[in-house]
Amino acid sequence: MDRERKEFLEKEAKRIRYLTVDCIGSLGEGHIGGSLSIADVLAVLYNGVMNVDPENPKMEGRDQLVCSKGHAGPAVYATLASRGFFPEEWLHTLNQPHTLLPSHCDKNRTPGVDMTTGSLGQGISVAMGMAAGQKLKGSEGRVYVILGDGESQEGQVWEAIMFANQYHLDNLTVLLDYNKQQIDGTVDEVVTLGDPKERYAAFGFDVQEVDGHDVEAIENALLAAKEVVGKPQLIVLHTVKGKGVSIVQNAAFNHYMTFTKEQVSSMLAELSE
Ligand SMILES: Cc1ncc(C[n+]2csc(CCOP(=O)(O)OP(=O)(O)O)c2C)c(N)n1
Ligand SMILES: [Mg+2]
Repeated sequence: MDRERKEFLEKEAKRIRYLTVDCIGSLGEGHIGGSLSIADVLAVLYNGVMNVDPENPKMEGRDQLVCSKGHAGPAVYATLASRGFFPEEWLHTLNQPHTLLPSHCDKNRTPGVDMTTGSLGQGISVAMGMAAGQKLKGSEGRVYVILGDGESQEGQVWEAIMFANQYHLDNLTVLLDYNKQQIDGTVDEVVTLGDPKERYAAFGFDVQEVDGHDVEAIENALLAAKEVVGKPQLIVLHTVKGKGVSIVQNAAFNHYMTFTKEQVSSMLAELSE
């Protein structure tokens, strides 16, 4: 990757963080930690890796994203707004009555959202069906799933990956947001994932592992995943919950936070530096 592209992607990721904070900040509360941890992968996916068209969000044969950890909706909305799927002003309507941007992703409301999620475990299951459907139709479209690490404690996640293996869903890439934190503790102290790479490899997946805040490493992994034939893929993204915004990153509890207007201004100022 040349320096220009790296700088471009880093700028996009920062913009996504800015718009995520702006979105959650307009309501004064929200799922900030798990939204900020996926900003970098979203920046890479929506700026060259995924075949999508903001002018035609339902384009036949497009690549689709399922944000299985649906509580990170604000980061998805920030990304879609930044790419022009809808006006950035919509971000100020998060979770308000009649909004098109509910707190969790809803494909029936938001242009560019490909699957409704929020009940943890279900997104990845549905993504398997979407990927199988693309294959049956002979479509080139790929399906990307952003999966939480705490979410991975749901039994239905493992049913889904068994299915993906048996049906050779090589058009499916699972992106594990391995921030090691869930609502009220670390994943290891609640129910550990052990080494997710080993587990997914045992389930027949192609596996890679990268720093989930390194846009170059993320893009290389995504491009390599596209080339895999006959196997679904896992990319473990080592991330930090609340990444990039000091008061969130350093908070003891950053799953869902409430903010004063002054805190929102200071977070936005930090992201404007
Ligand atoms: C089936 C189900 N159970 C519980 C919840 C409540 N819940 C929302 S987020 C969350 C923690 C998820 O942790 P993780 O997957 O690590 O995501 P992160 O917070 O790191 O973004 C829980 C338990 C839910 N949304 N769905
Ligand atoms: Mg987590």
